[in-house]
Parts: sequence; C-alpha cells; structure tokens
Amino acid sequence: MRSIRVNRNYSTKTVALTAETYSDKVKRDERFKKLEDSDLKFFESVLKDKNYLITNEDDLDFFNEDWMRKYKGQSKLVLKPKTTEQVSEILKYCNEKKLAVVPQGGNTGLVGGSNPIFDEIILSVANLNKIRSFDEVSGILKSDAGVILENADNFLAEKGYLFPLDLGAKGSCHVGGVVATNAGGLRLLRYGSLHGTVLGLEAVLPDGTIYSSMDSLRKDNTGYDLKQLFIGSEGTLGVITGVSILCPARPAASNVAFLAVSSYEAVQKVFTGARRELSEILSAFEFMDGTSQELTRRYLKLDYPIESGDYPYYILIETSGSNKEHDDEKLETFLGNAMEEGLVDDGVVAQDETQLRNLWNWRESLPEATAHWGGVYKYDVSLPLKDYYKLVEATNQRLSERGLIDLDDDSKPVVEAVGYGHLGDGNLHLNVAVREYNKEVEKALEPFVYEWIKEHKGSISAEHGLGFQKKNYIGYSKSDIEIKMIKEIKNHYDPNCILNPYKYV
Ligand code: FAD
Ligand code: 2HG
Ligand code: ZN
Repeated sequence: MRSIRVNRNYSTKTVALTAETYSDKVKRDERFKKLEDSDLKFFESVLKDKNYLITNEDDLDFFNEDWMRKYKGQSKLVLKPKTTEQVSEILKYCNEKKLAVVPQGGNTGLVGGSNPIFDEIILSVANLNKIRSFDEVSGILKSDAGVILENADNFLAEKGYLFPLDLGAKGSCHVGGVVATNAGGLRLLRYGSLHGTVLGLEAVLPDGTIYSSMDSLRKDNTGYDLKQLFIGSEGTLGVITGVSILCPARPAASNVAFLAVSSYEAVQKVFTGARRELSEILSAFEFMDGTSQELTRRYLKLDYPIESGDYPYYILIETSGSNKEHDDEKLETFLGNAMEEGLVDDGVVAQDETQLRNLWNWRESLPEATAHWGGVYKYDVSLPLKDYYKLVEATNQRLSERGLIDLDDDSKPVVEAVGYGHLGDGNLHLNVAVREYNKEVEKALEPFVYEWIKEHKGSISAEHGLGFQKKNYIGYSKSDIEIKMIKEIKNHYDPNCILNPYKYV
C-alpha cells in the first residue's frame, strides 16, 4: 500500500487569522457564550483525564490552522473524547450553554471547514480510533470515526479487502472525516461514492442524542435513508462517531501507466478508449496538465516520469483485476492502439510495485507541490468533459491580463494556475499557486471562477465540500428551494446553530 503522511511544514510564514482576513464576510455571533473556568471543569469531569483537553497555545495551533495555512481560528480549547457517550455529554452541555463547537477529524480538509473562525471549541474525534468489527464474508467494516484511513486500509489488506476510497491524505485523514466530507478520491470511478458504500453511521446530534444505523444491512428500504444527511454534511448536523462500510475484495493484480498527450482532444479520446477497452479493470483515470508537472518537478526535485520532453497533458491510468496476465495483455493492447492512432506521444508502464508506487506518489504530490510557494487558491469543480480544461485556460488568461502571474518572476503574486484531477469523474482541481495569499488575486478569482462554472453547468464543489471557503457561493450550485430545505434541516436538528457555525449553512 502506498503511504504518504501529509506534510504540513512546507511554509514557515505565520497564518493570518480568518476573522481578520475575512472580516467583511464574518462577525462573531454574540449569542454564543465565551468559555469560562466552570465549563473547563465540566469537560474535565466528563473526560476524566486532563490529557484529553488541550489548552496550551502552541499545541492549539495544529488544530486552529488548516492544511493550506490559509485559515486560522482562535479556539482556546480542544476536547478529545474517547467514547461516543462522552461526545454526547459534551454536545448536550454545549447546546444548553450555547457554546459553539467545530468537529474535527484529521484536519486535512481543503475548504477551511475543520477549523474554527473565532473561539469555537474544537471537538477532535482522534481518540475514537478503534476498528469495531469486520465480517470477512460480507466485507462489512465497522469502525470508530477517528481511525486513520490508511490504518483502516492496512487492517483490511490483511484480510484481503480494500477500503473503497483512497486519497493522498490517507496517512492523516479519518474514516469519519472522509464521510463527513463525502470525499471522492482516486478510485471513485471504480468503487463509487460514499453515498453508496457507507451502509450505516453512528452520530451524535447537537442536543446529545445518539443516532445509530450501524447495524444496517446491504439492503434496507425502510423509509428515509437518514445516514445520507450526515454524508457530506461537513460537521454541521452531528458528530460522526462510527462508520459501517462495505469493502470490496483487494484486487490481486494492479498496473499503472503514465502517458504524455499533445492535445486535450486526444485526452478525451484516450478516456473513451480506456472505458471501452479496459472496461471492468479500469480503476483510475487521472489527468494532469504540463504546468502542474513542472511545479511537481521543481518541488520534488526529481525528473519527470517521462523523460522525452515536456508535454501539455499527462494521464495516469490504473487497472485492477484478478488475473495479471489478462490485465497486462489488455493494457498493452490498449496502449499499443492509442499510440498507433497517435493519441499518446510517450508513456511508461510500472514494471514492479516500487515503480507503481512512485508513479502514484508523483500524482499524489501535486497538492503539496502547488502549496509549496507560499499558498494556493483551490477550486474543486465538476464540469462537462468538453469544457473541463477550458476553466484553467480562462483563469490563466484573466491572471495574465491583470499582470499577476509569472512562474519565474518573484515579484508577481501568482506562480502558476494549473489543472489536474479525476477526469474519469469529470472532476477538475484548478490550483492557483501563489507566493502569498493576496486580496488582489482573490478578487480576480472570485466570483469569476464560480460564475464561469455556473455558466458551463458545473458544480463549485465536486468532492472537497463548501466549508468556509465557499460559504457565500452555494447559490452557484444549488437552487433557492434546495438552500431553503438545507436551512430547514439545519434549524430543525441544530436550532442553536452550535455545530460548525460561520460555514456554508
Ligand atoms: P477534517 O479535515 O478534520 O474535516 C473535514 C470536514 O468534516 C470539516 O467540516 C469537519 O468539521 C468535518 N468532520 C470531520 N470529522 C468529523 C466527524 N467525525 N463528524 C462530523 N464532522 C466531521 N479529498 C477528496 O475528496 N479527494 C482527494 O483525492 C483528496 N486528496 C487530498 C489530498 C491531500 C494531500 C489533502 C491534504 C487533502 C485531500 N482531500 C481530498 C481533502 C479531503 O477533504 C480530506 O483529506 C478528507 O476528506 C478530510 O478528512 P479529515 O479526517 O482530515 O477531516
Ligand atoms: C487530489 O485529487 C485532491 O489530489 C487535492 O483532491 C486536490 O490539490 C487539490 O486541489
Ligand atoms: Zn481530488
């Protein structure tokens, strides 16, 4: 199993307080109580161990700041309960006292959703970290929410199974965190969305009520499917404490090919060909533009995987199946045809497990590479494939017209605007790498990017969610009626709005 622990030390610059950077967007809600000694005493009595309360300024930074070092809250308290009952007691108390709470998993989210804005209490589920059970016949895993994704997958590997979601942050993000985000990841193309694979959840509602559907079965058609409300709710409806998920058998054979392509037209043809010719063994189809590769090359200080030159587009294709000989032959024929048709200019196929890992590591290093210069504005979008790359071109044009962008000129705020993503799912990651976060750049990008996406019938969030970043932009992807229904559900379950305030609801 590939393994990267998410690196958070790429910049030594201090992080500006969200409340100051975005003072035009957000004010502290004075209905929320400020933390007092009596509250701390209560939490100590629930957690029964001072180590499960963090109040030290230096230690708090890790929880207050986000992975991109773009957002920073001012929480004075992190609580790390060990049981669902403790989560319930904490939330019941916070609801009664009107203390605001931010649920936090591995803190790898990319929209500022896991960090407070003001003095909200951070409720970390990191200590809820046990695998509860695994049924080797059905493949159903029941796990605490705070289990690190990679640990869950390693556990499953020993049983011959696989967690049906994989992403670059796997060494840090939690099973509960990915469910709360409805993360997509690198193999959604093959295993589908968490809305399909999650069978049941345990979650604590803002008033302390414990909801559980952990015993649910593969098929259960009895009324509303309530767990769906929590999948992708981003910590605004309840704190997820347990996850029951259906896991597929681990494929016996995997192949990875890394290809260079000269036109976007050809990229689309390679995709349709891969779906047709590789069909059931195709497990990932990842897209990267040439400039994203240049940033990665400079960041990793390694040569390109393909040494014959610079190309405008690259593709990573993965196959997973049960019969190595069959899969090798299929991939070879497919690649031979694509080259003969002139769709692929050059390529490498991993010859062993190390090469396979290296190619995936290269792809998974892109988010770190784009953040390496001092900051990054990230837009995670769904677009029809015909328009998929046009957004990167339009953004580059806009930044160039304003004289804001230059890869080699340190006096320009923007380093590069690059595109990569899960093309197989119609999901593009537009990343604008900057030397520092800058209001002029942000004004050039927003709402321009959101308007462009709406005009081209896309979604402003394919998999990262809305969080704080897109709090004012949900209307670009949801109708007034949908927003009204979302607010009604929120008000019903969280009338005091204590859970993850100042975010998208
Ligand atoms: P956090 O960041 O802690 O929280 C995310 C949100 O969920 C917050 O709103 C938080 O309040 C809420 N939350 C967390 N835990 C709970 C809980 N137990 N109960 C209720 N609410 C909770 N995402 C993708 O979709 N695909 C990718 O390929 C991908 N790759 C990534 C690669 C890197 C290097 C990084 C840094 C991030 C990547 N992400 C990707 C972003 C992705 O959102 C997160 O990695 C993951 O989903 C968040 O999990 P977490 O445990 O870190 O949650
Ligand atoms: C990925 O696909 C993640 O690597 C992060 O979703 C995307 O860096 C990004 O914008
Ligand atoms: Zn992604």
